[in-house]
Amino acid sequence: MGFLQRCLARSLLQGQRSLGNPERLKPPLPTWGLLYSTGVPGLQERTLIAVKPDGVQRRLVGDVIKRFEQRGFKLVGLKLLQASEGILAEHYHELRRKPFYQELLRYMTSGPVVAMVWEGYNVVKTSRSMVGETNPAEAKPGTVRGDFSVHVSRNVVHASDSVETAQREISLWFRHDEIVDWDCCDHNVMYEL
Ligand code: IDP
Ligand code: MG
Repeated sequence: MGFLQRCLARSLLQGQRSLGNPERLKPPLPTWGLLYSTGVPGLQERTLIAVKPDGVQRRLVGDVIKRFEQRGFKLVGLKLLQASEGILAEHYHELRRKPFYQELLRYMTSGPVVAMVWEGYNVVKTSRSMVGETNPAEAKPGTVRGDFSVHVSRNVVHASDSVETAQREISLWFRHDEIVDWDCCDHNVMYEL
C-alpha cells in the first residue's frame, strides 16, 4: 500500500473507531503535527493571499489556488467576502498618503475578495515571487500578475510582504477559529522530516 493510501486508511480507521464512542467529538491526536513540529523549522510559516475583486470577477480564483496547491503549500484559511472600508484602511494603512489610496479603496471594495491563508516552508517569500512585481508591466511571465494583468491598479492578487506583516494581516482578515490546523498526508514526501 502506498503512503497516501496508508494515510487515508488510517483516517478512515480513526473515524470508524470513534463511532459510538463518547470521545468521538474530540479532535484526533495530531500524529503528523508531532512529526513536522519536530522536523524542518519554519514549516508552519503562514501568509495572507487574497484574490482581489478584478481576479474574482475574471474567475481567476481557481487558477490562483491551483498554483499554491501545486507548489506544495497547505491551505489553512479561505473565505469570500465583501471587504469593508474599515478592514482595508487597516490593511493598507502604510499607503494612506499615496495619491492612489482612494482609488485603491474604491477598487478593493468594488466586489468580493477571496482571502486565504497558506502555510508552508518559506511561504511568505515564495508566494511573493509566485505573485510577481506590484506593477504587472514588470512582473515576469509565469507569475500571477505577469500572466493575468497589465496595469498596477488592477493586479489581481495580494500577498503579504514579510512574516511580520503576514501575522498582522492574517489576524486582521481571519478570526482565530477560521483557521484550520490540519495535517497534510504528503508532508513527509515534500519535506525532509
Ligand atoms: P504589493 O501589493 O505588491 O505589496 P504595495 O506597494 O503594497 O504592493 O501596494 C498595494 C497595492 O496598491 C498594489 O498591489 C496595487 O493594487 C496598489 N498600487 C500600488 N501602486 C499603485 C499605483 O502606482 N497606482 C495604483 N495602484 C497602486
Ligand atoms: Mg504590499
